[in-house]
Parts: sequence; structure tokens; C-alpha cells
Amino acid sequence: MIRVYNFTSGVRGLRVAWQCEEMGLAYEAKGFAYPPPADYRAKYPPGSAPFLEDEGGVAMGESVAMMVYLAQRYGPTPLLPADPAQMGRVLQLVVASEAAMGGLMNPMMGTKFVAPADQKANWTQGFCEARVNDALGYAQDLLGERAYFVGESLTLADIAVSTALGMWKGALDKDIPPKLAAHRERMMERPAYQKAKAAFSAA
Ligand SMILES: N[C@@H](CCC(=O)N[C@@H](CS)C(=O)NCC(=O)O)C(=O)O
Repeated sequence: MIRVYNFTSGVRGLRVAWQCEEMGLAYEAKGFAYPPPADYRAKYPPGSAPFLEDEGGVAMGESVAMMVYLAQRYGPTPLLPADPAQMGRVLQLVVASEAAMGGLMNPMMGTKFVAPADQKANWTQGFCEARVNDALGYAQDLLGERAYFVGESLTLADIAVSTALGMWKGALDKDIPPKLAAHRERMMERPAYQKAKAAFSAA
């Protein structure tokens, strides 16, 4: 059985649960409040969330790696197209959702919520914000006027990027470029997204 551990309001675990819902995979949502309890740290010493366990000794702590793992193990799935150009674009955006977006938002969130008052306007904050804006601008250009980032249906790219925007707007209160904002609204209306969100709230 797939088990997804996540903060009850955590965005990155939602990527994985949402994907399970879209693929019709059974999973157990294990939600907990921040800070993570000791038994979670025993499983995953860095203490960040999400964390995934699956049959066969699978234990992983990076959300976008979990997405590719699930698509590979339980696919084939249209969420990760086989066409090389489409697959390449999906993987580019999935990795970018952490490497060029979420990963740069973490220091911004730390600065906003934890840093001492005299360090809230530091140089790194502006650097991260500018780089995320570059990545969002590029993602918006790739989306253009289409409903999905790649092809004519949902892929991992839509799930990964739209959830990163949850941190950008929800935690950091930053503006989302308009076409990405409209895409995110459409994504949040999907029944699979709603079910995944409810799974952690109820956990
Ligand atoms: N690159 C990791 C980032 C994980 C991460 O930073 N998760 C956040 C919650 S969404 C977290 O655990 N923050 C609290 C902490 O690091 O102590 C991933 O994509 O899973």
C-alpha cells in the first residue's frame, strides 16, 4: 500500500495524493501538524514533508521524484506521455516546480516567517523572488492559451507546477501571472484534487 506522509496543510504531499487520485491508485494519507513528530523523523531524518512508503521497501522524501516513481511503477499513464518531446517537456516542468520554484520559495518562507526582523529584507530574498518570477514567466509562456502545459490532457507538469503556485500565493502572498492563475483555478476544480486535499485534512 502506498503511504503518503504530509503536513495536514502541506502543498507538496498534495502533489502525490492528487496524482494517486488521478491514476486511481489506493493510498493512505498520513497527515500531521508541524513540527513533525519524533516517529516521522525516525523514518525521515531531514524532517521535511512529504515522505512516501510503498511495497518492496520503497522510501522516498522528494515530492517530484515520488511523482515520477508512481508514474513509472503504476503506469503507463497519460500523466507521463511516452512521446519523447512531450515526456521531455513534462519532466522539465516537474523538476522545475521544485528546482526553480518550490526550492527557492523555502528560503523566502523561512525569511518571512522565521527570520529576525532586521533580516527580513535581505539580498537572498530578492534573488530568490526574481528567479522564481523568471521560472513562472517561462512556465506561463509554455502554457500559452492552452488548457494544459503539455498536449491536450492533464500531465504531471500541471500537478507539479500548480501546487508550487499554492506556496507562492498561499504562504508568500505573491502574485501569480494571470494565465498560470487561471490554470491553477481550473486545476483546483478537479475532483481528484479536491479528494486529495480532503484526505489530508481528515487524516
Ligand atoms: N524538495 C522537497 C521539499 C520538501 C519541503 O521543504 N517541504 C516543506 C513542507 S511543503 C517542509 O517540510 N517544510 C518544513 C521543514 O523543512 O522543516 C520536496 O519537494 O519534497
